[in-house]
Amino acid sequence: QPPVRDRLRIAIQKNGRLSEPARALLSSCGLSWRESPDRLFCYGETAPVDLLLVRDDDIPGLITSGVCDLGIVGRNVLLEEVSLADLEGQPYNAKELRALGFGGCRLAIAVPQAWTWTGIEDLRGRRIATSYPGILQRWLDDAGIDATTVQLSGSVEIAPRLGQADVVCDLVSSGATLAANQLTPVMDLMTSEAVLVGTTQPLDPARAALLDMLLRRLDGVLKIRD
Ligand code: PRT
Ligand code: ZN
Repeated sequence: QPPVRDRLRIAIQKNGRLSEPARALLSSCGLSWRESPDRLFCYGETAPVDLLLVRDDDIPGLITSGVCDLGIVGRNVLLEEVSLADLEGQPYNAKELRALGFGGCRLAIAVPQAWTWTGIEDLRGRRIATSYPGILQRWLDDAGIDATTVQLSGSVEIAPRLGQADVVCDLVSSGATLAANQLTPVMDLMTSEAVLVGTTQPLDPARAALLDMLLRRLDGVLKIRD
């Protein structure tokens, strides 16, 4: 049982693509913070809403464990955790509350430019390099395709050139990285953007009221941005 807190705690990325826009969005909701010297924790000044600055991969777990109430993370990162839980037959107690309109990208299958792509059946028996084994496995299962997943934590797009895999399943935004590696995207598994993640468990009344306040302000800001 997590200790009772009367302040809301939001996990955001410390250094990365989503750090700046996530903070800017929360600032535009009227929040401001005093930073700790180690830049890991930001204490809310205008409202009892604190920030924890972490690796994006740690954000879903911080919410499911109750350490944080909310997080801002790519939908791809959340869906990977949901998919892994699902493959294990386990429920998952965090969910997307709002799409935030930045950090847009897609998770796509990309094949060597020399291939003639005819469809998903072409993946049968192939080795697919990815950092998203859960999303990929569920997608392959849905399509009834047997393939081998090669799990890599980075530099997925060079795997085919190294002979580690035949194709990749990776995030794409401009497509320049794929092109530089003589790969071409052929199918999307999902489209992603930054999302606000929250627990599916009920919050105590103090934090529930803070969450309501934050969502109201956020919806106002997102509406203007639209
Ligand atoms: O250190 P930490 O673990 O917190 O950060 P990270 O390195 O895991 O994440 P980061 O900051 O790179 O990305 C955070 C989130 O931004 C991702 O989870 C996505 O939701 C989102 N995002 C948006 C992207 C991209 N666009 C993107 N282009 N994440 C990664 N990329 C990669 C892509 O895979 C490719 O290799 O950037 C490269 C360049 O992309 P192109 O297509 O523009 O060439
Ligand atoms: Zn990460």
